[in-house]
Amino acid sequence: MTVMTPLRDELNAGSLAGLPAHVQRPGYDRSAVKTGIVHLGIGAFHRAHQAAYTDDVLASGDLRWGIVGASLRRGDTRDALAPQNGLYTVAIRSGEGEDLRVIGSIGDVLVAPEGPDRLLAQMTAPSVAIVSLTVTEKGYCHDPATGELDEKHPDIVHDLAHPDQPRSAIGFLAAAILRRRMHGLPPFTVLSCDNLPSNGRTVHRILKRFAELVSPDFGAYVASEIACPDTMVDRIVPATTEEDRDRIRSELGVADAWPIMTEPFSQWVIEDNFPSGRPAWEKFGATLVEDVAPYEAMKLRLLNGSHSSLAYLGYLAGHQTVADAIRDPGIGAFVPALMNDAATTLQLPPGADVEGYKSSLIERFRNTALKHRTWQIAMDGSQKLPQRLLGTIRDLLAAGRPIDRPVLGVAAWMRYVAGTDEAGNPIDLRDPLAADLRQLADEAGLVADRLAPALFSVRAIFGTDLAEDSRFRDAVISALARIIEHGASAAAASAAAA
Ligand code: CS2
Repeated sequence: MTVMTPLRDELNAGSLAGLPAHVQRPGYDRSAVKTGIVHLGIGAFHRAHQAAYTDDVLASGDLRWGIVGASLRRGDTRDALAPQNGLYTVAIRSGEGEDLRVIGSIGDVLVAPEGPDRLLAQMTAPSVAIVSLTVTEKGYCHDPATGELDEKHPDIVHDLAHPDQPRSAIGFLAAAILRRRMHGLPPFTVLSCDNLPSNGRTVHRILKRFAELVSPDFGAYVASEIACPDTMVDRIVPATTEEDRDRIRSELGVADAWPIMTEPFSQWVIEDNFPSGRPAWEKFGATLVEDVAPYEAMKLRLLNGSHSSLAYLGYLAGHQTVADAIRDPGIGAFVPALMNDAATTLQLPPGADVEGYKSSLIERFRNTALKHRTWQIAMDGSQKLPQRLLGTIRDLLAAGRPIDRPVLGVAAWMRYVAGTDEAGNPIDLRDPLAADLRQLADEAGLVADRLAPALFSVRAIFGTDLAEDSRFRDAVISALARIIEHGASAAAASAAAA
């Protein structure tokens, strides 16, 4: 028997006014909001971050910047949000408790594979000035080691052959840019909000190459007319659990199919390059700058480099969450030491307090209210290692400094790829290169001087320089041998003390 949930039992436009008083909610007239932004990859991170800043802009009375979201793969976000009129809760969690805020900046959610034309029509709407993206590292269809378009990527091959039925974010951007140009509309700004180095420059380079493959003239148009500002985005957003859904339901008094869990901290640094206009995000905490690079390197190398190391070391040692992993004595001693080494490679942003930044990261990792799974962060290592750890290693090598600590993170990833944790439990490896990695690891076995060289051969991760550098190779092999022999926690403790 199917029981229809009565309307008043879910979060939606009708139930908004009846929410408990402590729940913050959109006070503006949502029916008057225009669509100024199309967002590709409407996952939890976007909903906790850019959508929240944009909700503040709308609440200030500038109603030009409503968001239409798109999922490029699955329909689950649309299925959750459509019955809720796009509304959802952001739960801001810390040791002090939980603050709830309902966000209203997202209108429609489209599912690209169900109707590429609808999404292209939306991206071609005259009111749209920005197309933003959180499609994760692998969504750029590029070679992570070089940052260039992967011209052999199946989605890219498909999108070049079928330009009106794209699958990839790059294909959608290109098709929509072409259509706007044909209709004489000003181009939109492409705003990458993914954890890639120089994310704006990277998406510009990839998009330009794709456009060149369509025609030299289109390549030249993208090169000169499409602005792709760099951004640094930061907010920790663990995946929502059933327990979270139940708790939010009882706090709201109505069900929210997909509430978002996050931390109090939020940071957004944006290169101020929006020829077609932008929301005044700076009034609500974003920092608009000329050069994002130093902010981004500091965040990728200190936060994300530590995060990935915590994820692999922690997972192997049996820790489910970051908060547990950072409390492991070996790993807990290792992470600040790793940050110290990584910090020596940075050109700091103006006025940066790097000591304060490092200790605030440790505090954030220790937030037990978050339940951020090490397994979640461990995903897609092939796409993450280059900018999180390998860039640091290259710079340390060039400066003649020790590389053992960031190398331990790389070795832990190799041990993780081998497929079982230290208790012998199988690991559910998620990575676009999973099949190749698994095969290489299986052939090599859990033997450091076989496993590490097998994985060095993956040029999309290590490039040729590191793969052939004996200082790097030797350091990884001995770190991996220590992890295999003594365990991740003990290996971390000795790397911290070295
Ligand atoms: C994490 C990031 O999943 C991961 O790889 O390292 O998502 C991290 O939580 C964010 O970059 C924080 O801003």
